[in-house]
Amino acid sequence: MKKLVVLAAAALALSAPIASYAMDHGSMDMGHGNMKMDHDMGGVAHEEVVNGVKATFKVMSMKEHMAAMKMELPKGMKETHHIAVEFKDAKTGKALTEGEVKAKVQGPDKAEQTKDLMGMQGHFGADFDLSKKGKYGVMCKFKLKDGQVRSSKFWYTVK
Ligand SMILES: [Cu+2]
Repeated sequence: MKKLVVLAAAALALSAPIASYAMDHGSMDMGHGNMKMDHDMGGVAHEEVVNGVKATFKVMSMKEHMAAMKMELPKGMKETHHIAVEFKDAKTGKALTEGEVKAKVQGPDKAEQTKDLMGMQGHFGADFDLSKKGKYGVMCKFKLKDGQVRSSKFWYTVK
């Protein structure tokens, strides 16, 4: 009988992390649903048409981003800003949501961060550490459904 109780406790301990993991995923999806609204509110940092594709970049603080997603800012997170980009066919205005997107950010101290921007609802985004004041160079390379590699660059100033 004692053995059975121990076993049951062990099984419970094992299943707990899995359950919370699944829950995290659920709330993450919810977050994505809210993100479009959030990004529409954020200021446009750069907009450019590259070979028929209109790229719209938005930069917002993680604080703004998490608040809009109704999530708490995780403690000890070194990323301070969220960079998002939306692609549209320049002729038709149709959203282009499939592809591979990479961004390289060079800080005022010349330190570089390179990340893949994750596809979310209608846009691509990733978090970066823009904690130093000054000018950041953002270079973005993207390969959308047509297979063509395009790129766009802009400066973002942290005051
Ligand atoms: Cu996003």
